[in-house]
Amino acid sequence: MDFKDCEPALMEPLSEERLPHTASAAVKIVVVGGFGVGKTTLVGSVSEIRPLTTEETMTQAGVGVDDRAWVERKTATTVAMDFGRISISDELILYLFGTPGQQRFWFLWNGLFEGALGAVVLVDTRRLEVSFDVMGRLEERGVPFVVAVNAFPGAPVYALQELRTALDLPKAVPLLSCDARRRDSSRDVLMTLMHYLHSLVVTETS
Ligand SMILES: Nc1nc2c(ncn2[C@@H]2O[C@H](COP(=O)(O)OP(=O)(O)OP(=O)(O)O)[C@@H](O)[C@H]2O)c(=O)[nH]1
Ligand SMILES: [Mg+2]
Repeated sequence: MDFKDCEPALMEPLSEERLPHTASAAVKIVVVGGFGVGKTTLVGSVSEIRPLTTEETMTQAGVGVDDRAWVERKTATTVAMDFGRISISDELILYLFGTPGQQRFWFLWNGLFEGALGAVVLVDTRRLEVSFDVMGRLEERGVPFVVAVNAFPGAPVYALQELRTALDLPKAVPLLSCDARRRDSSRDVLMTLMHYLHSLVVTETS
């Protein structure tokens, strides 16, 4: 079989995959949080390329292992990672990596965190405790992060100051609400992270 004819078709990137010629900086951002807090949803809503997801159908094997009490309508879960991309400006491109939320996949985080400049921690107010481990791991690795509270229907609504106290979050760490299903809201979260990362660099160098 002659493969020559199909090569150009395989090599040709989709128009959505092309980067502008002006792009000069690419930054890796990880999106983390407990099981079912909306990581795949956030990466998907904000990505300008068709996001890569590694979702698998949840089966009976997960019963009693995964805490499905709060996400009973959830039928799929991320088993490796989500991947998306967003251009912040003509020069700056963010590559987004969503991690799996279930503890049995946490060993994958090591690779996913490699080279990450910052992180978004997604939080569900019905299950704040699942975020403690996540934030602890980011602190250990020295990865700066912002915390975004993803609003689910029926979830308790707390003042951000109350949540900051409950999460034992230093004043400097940005905390905001979001709706991961909405592109503008997810973009706001990423812009908040970028401003925060910028402020850290300015503080370090001044
Ligand atoms: N109401 C509401 N539902 C949301 C929001 N974000 C996500 N969801 C829903 O919550 C469910 C879980 O979202 P996912 O994006 O799969 O969560 P995840 O964190 O990637 O889950 P794992 O990969 O299994 O850890 C899905 O059914 C979403 O449609 C939100 O902001 N509001
Ligand atoms: Mg997911």
